[in-house]
Parts: sequence; C-alpha cells; structure tokens
Amino acid sequence: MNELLRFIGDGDAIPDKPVPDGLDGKDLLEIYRWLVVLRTFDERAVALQRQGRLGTYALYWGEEATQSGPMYACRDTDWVFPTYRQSSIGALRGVSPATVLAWWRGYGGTHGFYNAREHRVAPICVPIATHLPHAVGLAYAAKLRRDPIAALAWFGEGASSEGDFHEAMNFASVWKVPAVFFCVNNQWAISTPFSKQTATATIVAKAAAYNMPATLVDGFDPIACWKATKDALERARGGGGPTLIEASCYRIGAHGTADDPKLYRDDADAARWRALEPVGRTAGYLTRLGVLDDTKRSAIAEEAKRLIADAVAEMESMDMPGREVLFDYVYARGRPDSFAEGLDELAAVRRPPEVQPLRPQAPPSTGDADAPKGLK
Ligand SMILES: Cc1ncc(C[n+]2csc(CCOP(=O)(O)OP(=O)(O)O)c2C)c(N)n1
Ligand SMILES: [Mg+2]
Repeated sequence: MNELLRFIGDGDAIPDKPVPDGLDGKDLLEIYRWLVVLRTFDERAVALQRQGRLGTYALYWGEEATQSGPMYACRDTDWVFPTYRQSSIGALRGVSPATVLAWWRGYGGTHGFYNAREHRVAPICVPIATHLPHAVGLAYAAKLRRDPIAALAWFGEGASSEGDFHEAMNFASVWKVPAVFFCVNNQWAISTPFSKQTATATIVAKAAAYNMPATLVDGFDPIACWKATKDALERARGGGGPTLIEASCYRIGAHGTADDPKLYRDDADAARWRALEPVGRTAGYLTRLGVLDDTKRSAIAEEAKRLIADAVAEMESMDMPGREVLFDYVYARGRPDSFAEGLDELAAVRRPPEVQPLRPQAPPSTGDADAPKGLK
C-alpha cells in the first residue's frame, strides 16, 4: 500500500511537514509564483472563451500543483509531454502564453504552434495517451545516446485505460528508459468516475505489473509533486529506469468549457475538495513559514495579471491564418505535390461568414420619438 506523500497542511486538521531538502525560500516563492501564473492564465482563458474570444478551453482550476511542482523538478534539458490539461505549461519554460491562447482560438501555423525542440516541450496532446509511447521513444533515444536527460509525461487516470498507456509502461520498464509517468488522478474522465474507470483502488497499483517504482502524492500540494518528480527524474537520469507517480486530486471545475458537470455529479463533492486547492493552501503554508507576506503576494498576483493581459493583447493582434495552414507542418519541410489537389478543393469551398467575437451590446434604443414626454 503506497502512503500519500504530502508536506502542506491546511492550517487546521492536516498538519504541515517541514520543507524537504533541496528547496530554499527562493525556490518556494518561485513554485508559488508559477502556481499563480498558471491560475491567472486559466481564469483568463475561461473568461475569454465565455466572451467568444477563444474557441474552446480545457480548464485546470485546482490542478496547478500537478504542473508547477513537477516542472520545477525538471532541468531545462529534460523533455516534457503535456496534454490539453497542461496546455499552458510551456509558459513556464519560455513558450509565449499568447501562442497557447492562439492555439485554443484555433489558430495553426506559426501563431498557434511553438517549436517543440527549442523549448523541449512536446506538442500539446489531445488524443488520450498517444503521447506516452512518444515520451518513451524519446527517453529510449536519450538512453542509447547516453544523453543524461529524462522525459516527463502527464496524463489523466482515464488515460490508464488506453492500450498506449500499458504499451508505454511496458516498454519503458523493459528497456529501463529515463521516463517519468505523471498521472493526474482528478477522479473524472469527462463524466466517467474513477470507480467506473478501473478495478484497482489506485493508479499506482498498476506499476507492480511492470515492476516499476511508484509514488502516490497529494495532487493539491506542489511540494509533494516536486519531491516525487525530482526523485524520479534523478533515478531516471542515473540509469535507474522509469517511475509512475499518481497525483491524487479532484477535477473541481468542468471537463472543459462545453461541459456541465451538474448533469452527472454532485456539486457538494467539488465544494469539499475546493478547500484543498493549491494556490491558497500553498500561500498559507509559505506564510506560516515566514516566506510569503501580503506585499509579496500582491506583487506576484499583479505581475501574473500583467503577463497574461499582455498575452491576450498579443493574441488578439494576430491575423487569422489562411486555411491552407491545414496542410502545413504535416511534414518537417514543405508540402508534397500530392497536397495540390486538396488545396484546390479547399480553395473552391466557400469561406463561412467571419465569426465575430461576442462583445457586450448596448441595449436597443427605443428612439426619442417613443420616449415618454418629460423623460428625455
Ligand atoms: C483516444 C481518445 N479517445 C477519446 C477522447 C475523448 N476524450 C477527451 S478527454 C477524455 C477524458 C480523459 O480523461 P482523463 O484521462 O482522466 O484526463 P482529464 O480530462 O481528467 O485530465 C476523453 C475520453 C480523446 N481525446 N482521445
Ligand atoms: Mg481525469
């Protein structure tokens, strides 16, 4: 039975544990700043989608610790493999948040894609679990080249029901590749609860079948997520093989902006988990440690707001790319001649009317002539 790794208490019934070795005050503040940047991006993206300024969006409200902690454990040379639920994680590594917003707006080409190699951030993966064999392949190549790096891949508990997950786990363990599998168990795969996903009580239980070490962590605690990932990455880079980490948490929000969880689950559950959300809880811990105070807290919040506001302005200043971008980036270089037919067909398709972003509208005027006398 795996014990739950946790450092941050709730200032009440759950006690604090001392900061683990390897983190000083500066590190703690940076992990917290990353939480705030991620949260600010997420809240702004939801608002933009509601205003018709983004196409769709998969929010991660409450799951920031599963991103900030593991990212902070990485070296810049390690590769990371995000899913749609970690879409903005590249922003912690130099990817422009405007590019990520443009991706959610549906822009392709140079607007909506970043250079994966430049940042060592793999493309945001939407098909469930398909990036896990890619991460293992990259890690295997690193091993063959004696390149001391590791690959870290996120996925949801729902992804553990896919064949790609099992194939990736199996190859990773047989080949002893430097990979870390980071499962965010938020208990829901759209409307499918964890109890209907798998017969095991945990995801970490599955590691036994692959003879792989596994760690269960509090997914609302960025320090626990950091510690488990740091140990796993070090073992991986040192030739010790892969690790499975399960971050236990809860999907407090909807699956995405097109989903309404009220239709399939009890709101009261999400409300209970909300009390453990990582931004406020980490702020409380750092305040009790004397690392954070109100001045620093508001400076971090202001800086994050500015960063994301600038990203929104940049995204909105981009021109919508031409439709032919659909045919770009399929191959590493150029478009093969065989695409010509498709391009001709596309040119013949009538462009749909331009979609105008929704803006608040002034109420319709009744006109002066209709206005009751004396009320002008
Ligand atoms: C191969 C594949 N099948 C189905 C889908 C549709 N789909 C999108 S998200 C999702 C649920 C995934 O749940 P989980 O792995 O727990 O990740 P979470 O969304 O909770 O982060 C499904 C089934 C998909 N994107 N790809
Ligand atoms: Mg899930």
